[in-house]
Amino acid sequence: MDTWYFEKRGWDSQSAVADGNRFLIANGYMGLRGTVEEAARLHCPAVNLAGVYDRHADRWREPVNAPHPLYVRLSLDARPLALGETEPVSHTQRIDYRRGVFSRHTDFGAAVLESERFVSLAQVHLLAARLKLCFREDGEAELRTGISTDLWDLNGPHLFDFAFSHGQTLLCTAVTGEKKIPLAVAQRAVCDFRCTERFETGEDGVFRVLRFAVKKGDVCRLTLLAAVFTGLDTPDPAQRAVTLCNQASRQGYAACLRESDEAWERVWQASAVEMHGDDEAALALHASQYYLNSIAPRHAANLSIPARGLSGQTYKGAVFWDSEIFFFPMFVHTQPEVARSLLRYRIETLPGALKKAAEYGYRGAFYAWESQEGGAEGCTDFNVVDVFTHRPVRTYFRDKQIHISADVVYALRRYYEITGDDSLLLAGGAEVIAQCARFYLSRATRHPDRETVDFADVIGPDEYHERVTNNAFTNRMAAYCVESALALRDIFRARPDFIAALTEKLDYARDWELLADLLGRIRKPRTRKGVIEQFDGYFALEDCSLDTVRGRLCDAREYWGGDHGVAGPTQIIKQADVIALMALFPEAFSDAQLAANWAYYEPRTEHGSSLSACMYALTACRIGRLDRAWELFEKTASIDLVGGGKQWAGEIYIGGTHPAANGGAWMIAALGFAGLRVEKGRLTLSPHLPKQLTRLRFPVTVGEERLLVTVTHEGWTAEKEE
Ligand code: IFM
Repeated sequence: MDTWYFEKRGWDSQSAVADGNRFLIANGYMGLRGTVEEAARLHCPAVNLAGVYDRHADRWREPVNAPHPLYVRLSLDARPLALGETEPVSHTQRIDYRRGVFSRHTDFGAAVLESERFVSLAQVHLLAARLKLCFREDGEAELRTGISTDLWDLNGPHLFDFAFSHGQTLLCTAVTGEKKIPLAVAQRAVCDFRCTERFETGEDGVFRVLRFAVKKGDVCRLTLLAAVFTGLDTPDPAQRAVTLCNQASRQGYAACLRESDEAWERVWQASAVEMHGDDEAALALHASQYYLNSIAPRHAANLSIPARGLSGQTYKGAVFWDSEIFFFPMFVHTQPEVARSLLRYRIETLPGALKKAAEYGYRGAFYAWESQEGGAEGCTDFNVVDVFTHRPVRTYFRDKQIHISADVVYALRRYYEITGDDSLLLAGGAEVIAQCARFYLSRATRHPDRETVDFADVIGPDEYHERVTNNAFTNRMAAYCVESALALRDIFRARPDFIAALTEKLDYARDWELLADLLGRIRKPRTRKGVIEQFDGYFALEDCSLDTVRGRLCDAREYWGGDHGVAGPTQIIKQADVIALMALFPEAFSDAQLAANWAYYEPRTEHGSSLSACMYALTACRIGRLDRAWELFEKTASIDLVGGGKQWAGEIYIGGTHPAANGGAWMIAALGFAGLRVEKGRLTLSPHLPKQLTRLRFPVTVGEERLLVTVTHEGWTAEKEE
């Protein structure tokens, strides 16, 4: 079995939206959803752009979808040969994960349409497609191809002032509504058959209509080359888009694809995990790695990755803790330059975090829960819509999920510990750590009659229980952040000038003392028989089963959390919380503690978020529960292949790809099954290989070297790659 591609046979309109995610092709700059060329808006086609945001009226701010330049619709004698309008004899869609290439084969009876397309990993503004039409009947064929502006938006429209031009190259320009960011899309078509050509422009875009007489047995080919630029890339997006289109057409489709293939090959040399023993699992892992690798911002030095990647506008295209806790590990161990970009995004958005803290009356840096450009908070006060009343529900993710600042610090410090490279700390990272620690200093609640301080009124990773006190995860992360700030003086003991400058710049002299005092006082979690209480009062909540809580739902789309949600009064949690803490600090807990907490919390966890299963799997590896680790790995790694995960939170659409689970799959394989740990350029492995596997092999970047790790049931090796 080839574990590098996925194929789906058959067509049904119902699964076109899920297929848009499954067959996504992307390159960090843009994501082209895996819908067919002729897809109508109903099937959610989109070219989702990274880092370009817009707000329409008072609706949610979200990333912009560009006009779709690979639109093609075929008809024969005025009969549409188009999915959604015509029932095909057969239809197959395929994605080649190794090359990031989408292809389809549709037999309409009268003609067979085959296509292949890619977004270039080598030239990130370039998209290209190649179509082959085999006719089985004589007739008058028509191909309508061009740049479609019939855009799918969750909270749009976002593009205005459309202007079109046509000739050898089609051009569509527009500006975003809020910030007036110009955007341009160009498309060039090359065909190998004689035809008449006319142009159409209208509300739905700019098109060329090719008409040609065909005979049974004729084969016709069409190549499309397209480019997308915005005003964030260049002062003249239109000119750049046209120039790139023309240059790509001179270069030719095959050469452009070869260049992209080579770029993908470099990515896989750095990161591909070979899993032997279970081909389905190996495929799921390759798929996961592809979905995450395809959205890495390799073209930029300071971008992060949205929680649903480039698969659409879900979660407002915002950056969550997913970046630091779930995406960062694969990148720091395989492609540290991408990890650096994620961290630089946080360093550069520190002003946004300082502003947010000040707005709430705190000092220091409180990062956005849903971070958009410049660190702007995208999370609204009403993030869920009630399915019964259709009214917005007040949620507190934005205000209370304060662990976000410590999550940023966690990745910054782990980057330093893993690579031994202090350049990011010197270039603003230390300031981020100091400002985040200062935030916890001002956020902590002191009681005149107690030694310890609390973090009251917070939300932990389990978002179903809102406004709790002393969430164990939050307290430990806050302590880690404070400890990291204090550790800076140690890390830079040979650079007293640097610490002195930082102290002066931030007016931090008194804060060093206050932090040292705070560290010893942060409330440690309560425990019962070795089980950490998730937050004060958690053990007193109703202890019932997941099925009982599920049985109380009146509507499948009902939101479980918040004031009136079914989970609130119970111990049922949405996702790993105490176990997430244990997965991040495994060395801080004994195997007995890990086992006791795992056994307690796992049956009480809904795994209602795609971030959950991998945390449980990592801990399961540590305690030798390899049976469960394997099941959780399969669940995590296959999520985007099977089209899993929740699609709705209340009435809000939350579908898309699941990069956190994709990163989680790599984490389970490398950090869990292989037991990989790299500290200051020293690699150790303590494997926990499940019985389903015979061998794991993967590259790891350690300092300047790339090592190829092989793990079997007999032992492991780590060899330097030539
Ligand atoms: O960051 C997560 C959060 O933990 C759970 N809801 C979805 C978010 C984005 O993935």
